[in-house]
This record gives sequence, structure tokens and C-alpha cells, in this order.
Amino acid sequence: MILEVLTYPDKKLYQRSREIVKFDKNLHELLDDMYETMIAKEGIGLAAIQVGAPVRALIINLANEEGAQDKADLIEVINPEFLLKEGECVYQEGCLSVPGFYEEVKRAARVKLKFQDRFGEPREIDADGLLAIALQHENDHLDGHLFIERIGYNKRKKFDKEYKSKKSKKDKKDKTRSP
Ligand code: Y12
Ligand code: CO
Repeated sequence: MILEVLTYPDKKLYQRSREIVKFDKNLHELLDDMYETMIAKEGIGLAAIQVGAPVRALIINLANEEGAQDKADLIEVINPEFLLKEGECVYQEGCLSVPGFYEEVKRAARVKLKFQDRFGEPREIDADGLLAIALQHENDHLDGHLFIERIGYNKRKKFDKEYKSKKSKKDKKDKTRSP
């Protein structure tokens, strides 16, 4: 099922998600719905809180060398904990919860992560490049943070201005539509 994606400034996006203790049918349904939603909205990563579920689960499906998003490459991450973050990189990020805004964010270049899979089995992953960035971006959602909190003061001002302008245009349009 395709779910609604919460968008800024929805307060739920700012809450810390809780640890998952039951690796049951409900969790599997949530992960399957998150995948369907992420693909339908053309995303490459999604955290459970973005579809309103405040639990520590995230998924990532990067494109392969042929540019295709193959489900065989889907990574499901439950209860992640970073064991190592090193180096520095800057990448222009976007987020399904902040539609239409993209900005450079500085993050660790390489990470090591321990987590559980959908059956509760312990796993570890070493990542660099886009995967390292995606893991950090999605893990931030589990802690109630959006990438717009990690951009500099001037870029944040630019975002606030763009958001206000879009909102006032939408409000005007909605006003002319209502009876
Ligand atoms: C690098 C940087 C950020 C991430 C986190 C995952 N981010 C996304 O999956 C963003 C998806 C996204 C998709 C959009 O829709 C289309 O492109 C059709 C989009 O555009 C609008 O909302 C207008 C914005 C973001 C991982 C790795
Ligand atoms: Co995001």
C-alpha cells in the first residue's frame, strides 16, 4: 500500500522514534509499504517516521551502475547504531519530506553501522559514497532531525523564504477555490 509521506513542518517529523522489539508481520507490512511508497514517490531512502510510524526502521535503495533501482539492492535497517564515522564529504541532499528543496550538507564520508534485519538478526555494514550519506540522512530522521537543520544559517534563511513564499501562494489559491 502506498502511504502518505509527512512533509515539513509536520511536528511528527521532529519526534525521536522508538526501538523495535517485535520482528513480526506488522513490521514486515510496514517495511513493504515503505518500499512501495518510496518507489512510487521516486525516493532512494525513507524512514518509518516519514510515513507516520515512530519506530527505528529505515530503507535505502540506490540505483545500480545501469541507473536502475533494483529491489535486490534494497537495504532494510532496523535499530541502527553507528560504530564509526570518519572523514568528511559534502553532497546536495533532497528529502521526500521537504519537497522541492535541495541543499549541500556536510557529513562523514565513511561509516560503520550495526543494525538488525527484518527478522531481528544482527548485521553490520561498512559504507562510503552515496550509501554512507543516505544512512546518515535516514538515521537523522529516526532522531527527529531533517537535513535542513544541518545547512548553514544563510542557506536556512533561503529555505525559510522559499517555504513562506510557496505557502502564501498555496493559501491564496486555496482561498479562491473555497466557496
Ligand atoms: C543522498 C541524499 C539524500 C538521501 C535521502 C533520500 N532522499 C530522497 O529519496 C529524496 C527524494 C526526492 C524525490 C523527489 O521527487 C522526484 O524527484 C520526482 C523530490 O522532488 C520533489 O519533491 C519535488 C525530492 C526528493 C539519500 C542520499
Ligand atoms: Co529525508
